[in-house]
Amino acid sequence: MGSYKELWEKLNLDLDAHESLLEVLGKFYGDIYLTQQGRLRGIEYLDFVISEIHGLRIKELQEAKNNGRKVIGTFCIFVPEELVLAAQAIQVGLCAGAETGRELAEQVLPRNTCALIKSFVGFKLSRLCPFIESCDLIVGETTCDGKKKAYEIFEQYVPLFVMEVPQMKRDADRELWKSEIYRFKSVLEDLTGSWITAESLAKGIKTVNRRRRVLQRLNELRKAVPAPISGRDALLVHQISFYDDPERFTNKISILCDELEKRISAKEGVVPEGTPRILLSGCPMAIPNWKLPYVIESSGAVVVVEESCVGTRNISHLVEENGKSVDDMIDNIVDRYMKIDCACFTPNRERLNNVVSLAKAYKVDGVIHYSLTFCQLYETEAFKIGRALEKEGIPFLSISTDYSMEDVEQLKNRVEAFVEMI
Ligand code: BJ8
Repeated sequence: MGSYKELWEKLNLDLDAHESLLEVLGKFYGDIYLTQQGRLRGIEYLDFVISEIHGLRIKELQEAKNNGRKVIGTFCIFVPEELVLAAQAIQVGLCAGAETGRELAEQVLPRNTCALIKSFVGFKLSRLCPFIESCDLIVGETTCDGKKKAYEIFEQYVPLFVMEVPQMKRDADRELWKSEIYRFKSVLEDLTGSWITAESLAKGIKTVNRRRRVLQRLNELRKAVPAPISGRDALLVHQISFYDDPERFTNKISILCDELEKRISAKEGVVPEGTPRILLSGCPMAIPNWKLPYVIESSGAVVVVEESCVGTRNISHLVEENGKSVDDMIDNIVDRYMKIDCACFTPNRERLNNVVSLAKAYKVDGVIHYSLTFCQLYETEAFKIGRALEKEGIPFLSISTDYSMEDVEQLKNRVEAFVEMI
């Protein structure tokens, strides 16, 4: 990575610890990603983005800030980026996918908190994330108790705004969510000094929809047999979508999809035909949480789709583009976000149906359900997902893990046994 020392110093990062973090990350990426065979040429873009993970994009954010734009950080796909863009701000999904800072996080949070929450608190307390330090506002949500209560602590360290996400999908819940979106709109307008107009909101909706469409296209192409791209690389595309510039990202991934189409027409795959195909379902996998996909793909299988917020849950639905006024458009945004089938909802029949239909559409040989340990929502819902798949005769394995590497061998044994059985 180029020299960004001055930039990191300005952001008050712990420079020594940060350097070690980048070293570890570089090695981890090299082992998990660069050892793969048959990668597409377009993947070079992803390698470049990762090699500059705390460099170029941070520099871009700082330049945008110098030009008066604000940066908004998020941890959940419920935060409507359409509004953020309409207020001339930039949204970045904050990663929260590494164990870094866990000890510090455990000084303020219970140990039995999921790794994702510990990660974002740990990154802040250990001064290791230039994205968090670049944010003018971080948006939290009340999706699960762990996050909800952690935000009460987190707000002592960062400028925070929390949106209330309903837990059911009745008319009254839709109204609640709509009022939260209007509240978010006012907060954004106050922060940025930019009025959200019909024109700016229509543009924001189009930009985010375009990015969703290119990711939908990528996922459609992954239905091909043999699998034309590894699960690891496809996951990386989804992960990078959360923080790269949306227009640039959409263009780059569109080129990658063109390349994939050629590979599919030539009947080429990244793995031989007959390689067991896996649907990975469950909690979001934020950068650099590549452990399970790596374990699966080094056990003789290939991940062909992720039923996750870093995957289909984030892209399945578009915002209707027929709104004329700001109010119409907000109604369309409300409708789109209320379709998200996060396990925070009860009942959550949609998710069971979605997992079964994805399993069929991607012709998978088995489903691996992944929950972060202590995530009550997904750990509990795994039971019903298993039942729904069992009824359809689709093999299912449920795994609960965190970001540590201690259980890799044990996971490998379980996954290998599963892959052999399917
Ligand atoms: S829409 S999945 S991104 S809430 S893993 S912190 S749920 S205890 S991340 Fe999520 Fe939004 Fe839902 Fe998606 Fe809590 Fe579970 Fe931890 Fe979680």
